[in-house]
Amino acid sequence: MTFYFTSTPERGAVWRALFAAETPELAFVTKEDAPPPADTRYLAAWAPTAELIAQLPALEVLFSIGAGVDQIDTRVLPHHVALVRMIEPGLTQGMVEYGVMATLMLHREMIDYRLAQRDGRWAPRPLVPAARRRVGVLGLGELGQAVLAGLRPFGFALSGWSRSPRTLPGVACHAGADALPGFLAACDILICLLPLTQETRGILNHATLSQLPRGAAIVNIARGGHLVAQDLVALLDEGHLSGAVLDVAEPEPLPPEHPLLRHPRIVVTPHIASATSAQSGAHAVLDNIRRHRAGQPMLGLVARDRGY
Ligand code: NDP
Ligand code: OXD
Repeated sequence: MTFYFTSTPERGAVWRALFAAETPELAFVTKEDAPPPADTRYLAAWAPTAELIAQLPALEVLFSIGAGVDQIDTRVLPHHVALVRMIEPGLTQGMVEYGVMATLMLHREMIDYRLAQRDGRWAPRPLVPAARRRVGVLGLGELGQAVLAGLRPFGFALSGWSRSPRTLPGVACHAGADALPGFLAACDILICLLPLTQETRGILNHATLSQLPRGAAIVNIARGGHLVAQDLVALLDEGHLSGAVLDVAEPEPLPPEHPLLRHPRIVVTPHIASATSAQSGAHAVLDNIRRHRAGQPMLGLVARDRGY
């Protein structure tokens, strides 16, 4: 029985050592070692090709290397194959750091201070207490909840939005499409941590972003496909929005002259908000393999019909 690994060689070296120590009976083969053996039961990949999947007649579980699974073409994945997204503490920690960093940057109006510095202006602005800054998170899953927990100690007024109702300490929770306008109307800083699905593609558009209060700012750390770029640029230019921090874009990489890269009120980073840790990512997959073999539910199993 084989575990076939198709991520980077550096990550592969760490996984190989951990798999050898914890599950020596499972052959660990990387794409650098050999083509996939016919007895491959488990595959770890970011975006496996149809050709690769077709070579795996015994495949039972596809482990996504990332938390997102939108990059995986599930049409080429047989229905009996389980798809599992990555849930591991290293990935979560990176997202908490970035979410808190971006929120503090917008809360303390660093975009305005950078523009003032660029223009040689010394221009202090009134200090807004955190309790008067309303921060809302779209998506209350693993990462949305963790970012909210990371923001709580600062005293922000926190809220969140998800598909099904949630109860989180210190967070005003909203659920479903009907609740979206009311949620948006009370967000000074909006953070997107939704999965990219048919329902959420383009959710950050002119109509929704216009429902944010004047002067609001956004953070997109989910997927570029959530944002309609020209709508963001228009709302920044009109002055309805004051800034944006974007870690993701469509396409990636953005071409050098793309308006998102060039806009003075947008901070762009190249999809580095977080990344799966080699060590704890391997442990998370090993734990799920144990669960799978014991007939227990795996953590992060994707409901393929809803896309996350
Ligand atoms: P989860 O699956 O744990 O959580 C998803 C959340 O979104 C859930 O609360 C879910 O609602 C909600 N949701 C999904 N669809 C809808 C909808 N149509 N309307 C309202 N709410 C919806 O995902 P994670 O927190 O683990 O990850 C979120 C995303 O972060 C990933 O999919 C990935 O795209 C992105 N990511 C980006 C990284 C980066 O470096 N930039 C790194 C890692 C992840 P409910 O609770 O009701 O199910
Ligand atoms: C992920 C990512 O989905 O890194 O994990 O974007």
